Amino acid sequence: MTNRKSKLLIAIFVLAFLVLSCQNSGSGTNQTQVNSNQSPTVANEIPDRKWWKEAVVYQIYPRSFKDSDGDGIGDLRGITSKLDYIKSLGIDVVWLNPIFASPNDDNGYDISDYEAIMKDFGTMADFDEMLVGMHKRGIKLVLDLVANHSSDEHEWFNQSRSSRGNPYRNYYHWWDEEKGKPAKRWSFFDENADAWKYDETTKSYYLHYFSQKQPDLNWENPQVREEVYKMMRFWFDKGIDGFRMDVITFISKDTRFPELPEKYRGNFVQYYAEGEQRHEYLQEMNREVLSRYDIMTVAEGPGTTTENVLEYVGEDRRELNMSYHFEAIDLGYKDLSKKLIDPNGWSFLEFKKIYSKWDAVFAEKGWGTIYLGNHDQPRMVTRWGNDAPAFRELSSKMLTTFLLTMRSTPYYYFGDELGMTNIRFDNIDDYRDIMTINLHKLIATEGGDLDEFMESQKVVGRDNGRTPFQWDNSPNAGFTTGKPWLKVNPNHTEINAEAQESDENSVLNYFRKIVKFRKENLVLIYGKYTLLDQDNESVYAYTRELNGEKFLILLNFTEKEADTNTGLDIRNAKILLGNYEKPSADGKLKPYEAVILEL
Ligand code: TEU
Repeated sequence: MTNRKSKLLIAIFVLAFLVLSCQNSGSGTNQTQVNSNQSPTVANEIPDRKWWKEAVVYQIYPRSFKDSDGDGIGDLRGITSKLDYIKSLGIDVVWLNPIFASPNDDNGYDISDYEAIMKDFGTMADFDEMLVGMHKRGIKLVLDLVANHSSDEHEWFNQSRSSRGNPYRNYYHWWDEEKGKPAKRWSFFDENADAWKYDETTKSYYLHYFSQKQPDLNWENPQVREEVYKMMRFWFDKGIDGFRMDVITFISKDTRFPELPEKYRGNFVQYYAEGEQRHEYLQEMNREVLSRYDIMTVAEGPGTTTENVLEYVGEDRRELNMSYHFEAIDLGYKDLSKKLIDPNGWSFLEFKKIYSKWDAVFAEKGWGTIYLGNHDQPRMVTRWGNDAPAFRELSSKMLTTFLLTMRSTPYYYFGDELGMTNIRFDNIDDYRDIMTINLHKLIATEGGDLDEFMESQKVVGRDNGRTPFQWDNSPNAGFTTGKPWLKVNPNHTEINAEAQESDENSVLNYFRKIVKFRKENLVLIYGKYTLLDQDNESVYAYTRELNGEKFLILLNFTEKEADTNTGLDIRNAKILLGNYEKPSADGKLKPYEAVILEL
């Protein structure tokens, strides 16, 4: 063989090898490109690296991000117009709440056509343009899969309710009236808390765990599952990079609908999350769809516990990649089903214990998530920090430091990078959220304490996290030229992106800095987590360790100075980052101080 020929052959081999090693070999086994600004030795010694483990996810509530056409509702073109801003944050993945056709009983969580775009949000062409714009910038897109239920305006349900003999009858859960009243099922959003709704046409009840306009799909019917998989393939073939799966833990049901077994009385969420076939369906979904694409999946996991979460996300299970739990976010409730809260009714020691316990679950297998805010939660700084003027910025940065230094994929909610706060409506008419509106009706009917409910809503009402993004100090915060669908927080005159852009020490620029810092330090992603000084009532202290590197993170969760007692010698430690101009080097922390040290 001539020299030229052999060179050519080698080149072909190398090329073929590269092509093959870049191809997907299915979820759970693929090795796609991961960020590696780290030294190659460190990077090479980490087993099982995955892009979604190293990603920072930025969640956008599309209704409230940016309105491009003046109808007061955020839309896809609005998002596209802000892609450079999104890119500037340094995040890797955008998770969008549902953008599919919907009558908006629950802001898109009631889908009437899974393969069409909601009119308020634009068209499929707008979607395609947005996706191209994201991918061009290296941003991945995760959509919301809402398949436990559809809208009652979905064609399947129109058919299903039209007659008992309709071929779609079995797409939903029906209980014929001659069988008597069905056993009680509790609804999250119904004004009578009743998950069975009587339908005159066929003289039967249908099941709806959420609102009356969100009938539960019957996953026990294989045709339903095939429809869902087909729809998922449609979006994956369009190029999306994953799904966040709405209440996916609730999909399997005992269709005999017995009385709630004794052990679940008072905890119906747990019952809903323990349907017998749930893992069978998720494994089937993985086989049929997920394993065929290089994508990420995350379960919304109400009812998951540290004991059972690995059944969903353990690699050997071939189900999902990640799940998010409610154990910490639900601290402080006096009555969760009525959303009654005591804002100070949670213990900081418990908070630290919960996060430590969840970290331990994933020490060997699986992978965790972390979040302090989303579209179902109030603003992070109001709930977990302190939004008084003196502490708002500091505590926002401190909480951001927490989220970005734990060993789980952070899900960061849009607006938290500005330190946006709860709006605290006084009047029920200001709320748009079906959950708040219908709980108000329920409590009124039951003769409960409405004042207490309204006070609780100021703390935990979902609309607090849904007010429009604060771009600038103009009327409506630069969100829309029309009338916003939900009031803009009046504090946008001070808290807004434009003002923070030019301020080097803003919450926004701190977020950018720490996102970059996390991505440059694999120890923050993969390093072992150890809780220190666990009985400290003010400070969250932990180390992260990887291949000889050791970082110490100290977070003061109070408005008073606080001491730490980690037992570590930090005299020679190097200060890497902090939220004060002069970070403390001696373990004595200023109010809401966050500091990262290298030992
Ligand atoms: O949320 C499900 C939901 O209501 C959770 O809050 C959970 O069941 C409860 O907190 C358990 O403690 C999802 C979406 O995120 C939400 O926006 C939708 O309204 C809901 O599903 C219905 O689709």
